[in-house]
Amino acid sequence: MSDAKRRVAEAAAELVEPGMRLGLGTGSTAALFIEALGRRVADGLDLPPAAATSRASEDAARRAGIAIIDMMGPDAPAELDLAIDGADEADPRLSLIKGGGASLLREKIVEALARRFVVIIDESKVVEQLGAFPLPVEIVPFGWASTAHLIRSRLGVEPQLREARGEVLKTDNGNFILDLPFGTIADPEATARTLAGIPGVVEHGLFIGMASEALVSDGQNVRRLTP
Ligand code: ABF
Repeated sequence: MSDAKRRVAEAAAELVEPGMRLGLGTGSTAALFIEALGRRVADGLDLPPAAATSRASEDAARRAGIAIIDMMGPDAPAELDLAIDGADEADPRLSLIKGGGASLLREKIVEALARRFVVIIDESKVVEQLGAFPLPVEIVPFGWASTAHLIRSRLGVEPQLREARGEVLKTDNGNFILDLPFGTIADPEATARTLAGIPGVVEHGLFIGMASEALVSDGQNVRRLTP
């Protein structure tokens, strides 16, 4: 699927116009977008500093010659023109599951600012119903097992604490990730509301009503989906 990722990444880089305030996503597809955008910047495209959705994307942007906003400071923006990011699943309404790369919190903060949010995915991520991909949920470390109990009792799913290289994974924000293997999510809005109401949950990976469009590739062509 690397051809597909490259094609949507390059198509997305063509959407960028001089002066646009951008949100830069995270993950392998977004990384290809950042590289493609960097080539345009090297060719003279003039951009103000962009908002990155992870430390990895900040580093990738700097390597590509793209200036970055200090999102920890008082000058973090109230609005962006365009955000571009990958996803783990997208349904026909362009409700998304995101967070497989553990950056869902920063992604949601940045992408909520964007007047236009374009998702870049390969065909394998287009689904009729969300949920085959385990839903990532970012939680605070304090009481993480209690938070997992509450999720289990309120949603009937067995949360898995995410590990990497034999240790509990910590996000860029110092939090943990629980992955929720639903299989199918019959009512994403209700699931999102339930998760948002559980103490200890910082953010969940359901992005509902946020994507303006998706660019989808099978490796040959790029098609555009709208909600
Ligand atoms: C980010 O990267 C995430 O929200 C999603 O989990 C992941 C998709 O990764 P990739 O483009 O590498 O498949 O957008």
